[in-house]
Amino acid sequence: MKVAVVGATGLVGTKMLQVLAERNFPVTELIPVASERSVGKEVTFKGKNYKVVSMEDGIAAAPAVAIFSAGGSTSLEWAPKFAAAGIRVIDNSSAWRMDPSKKLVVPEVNADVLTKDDYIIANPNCSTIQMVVALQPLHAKYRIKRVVVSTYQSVTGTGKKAVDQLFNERSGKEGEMAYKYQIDLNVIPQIDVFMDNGYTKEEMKMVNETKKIMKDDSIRVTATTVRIPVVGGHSESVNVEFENDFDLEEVKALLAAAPGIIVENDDANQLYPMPMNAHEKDEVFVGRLRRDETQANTLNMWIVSDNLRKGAATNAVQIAEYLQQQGLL
Ligand code: A2P
Ligand code: 11C
Repeated sequence: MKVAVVGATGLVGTKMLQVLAERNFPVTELIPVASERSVGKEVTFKGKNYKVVSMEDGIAAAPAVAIFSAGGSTSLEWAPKFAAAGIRVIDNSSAWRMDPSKKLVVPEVNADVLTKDDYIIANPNCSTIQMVVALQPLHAKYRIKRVVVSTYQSVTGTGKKAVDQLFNERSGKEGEMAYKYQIDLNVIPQIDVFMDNGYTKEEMKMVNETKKIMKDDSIRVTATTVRIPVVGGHSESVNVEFENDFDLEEVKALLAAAPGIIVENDDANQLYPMPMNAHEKDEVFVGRLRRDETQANTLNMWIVSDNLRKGAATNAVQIAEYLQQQGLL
């Protein structure tokens, strides 16, 4: 199958190439696409070099699927052109996520919403993906009423410039700033821009995307999203209030049996998820499971995942795998 990766020179695009290769997605021809600046440059896929082409040439190559991670405005302009040419687009930007006519998909949670008519499919925000993977099996059993989440997010979520800022600061080098403030030895309680209600865009993505993916507008979510000087993945402290009471051992069993989740919850051995261990893994890691003793039917949990993998590239490739299994590619 011909597969285009749009944004193939970026941090997420590079990870997409890696994940497509690792998961042995049946790529017969890779079409790496990026901006005019990169046309003619080479990217490596499964040991072979491929030349980057322009958007127009990407469409002309007629791939069955194009996985986009080239930013929202590129996607707004180009995804409809790919779709009009009969190419299925899986888009990692925020451009289409809340469009009622587009599906927002985490395969473990809601792959069933996809139909043959979906030509632009949205990949959710990284911090939302890892949270809904862990919430879904619990929602199915106990019904979630309210979620209070605080995040500890990797600089890789911002892109290469932010990773460079962190390591430049660490080694005392001058360089471009991705953030307004120093990130090394610091914590920045702002991800993305502020909205009129005092929340940031990242926080409102977690609120709105969660309801759409979990198909339940009654779930109340409130979020504080925070950048920390870490590279391996995003961590989240999540407090969940259910309609029904739960048994903690059953919670652990439900999570352990759910697809895409690894439970790391062993206090005696100080075992809990950490971004250092989640790095380069495709799963969502869950631990620190304990009852909130201040309120009925309420659980505290800690959720960690590699934001460039399950939070972006892996989720997008899993959507492509699902489409292929359904005979839609
Ligand atoms: P390029 O490397 O040519 O700028 P990141 O999120 O790491 O910044 O990467 C963004 C990706 O999106 C890169 O591959 C970048 O290509 C690509 N990109 C950015 N703007 C455009 C555009 N207008 N058309 C096509 N690709 C774009
Ligand atoms: C971050 N979550 O960590 C952001 C990056 O909507 O896909 C991804 C933004 C998005 O900074």
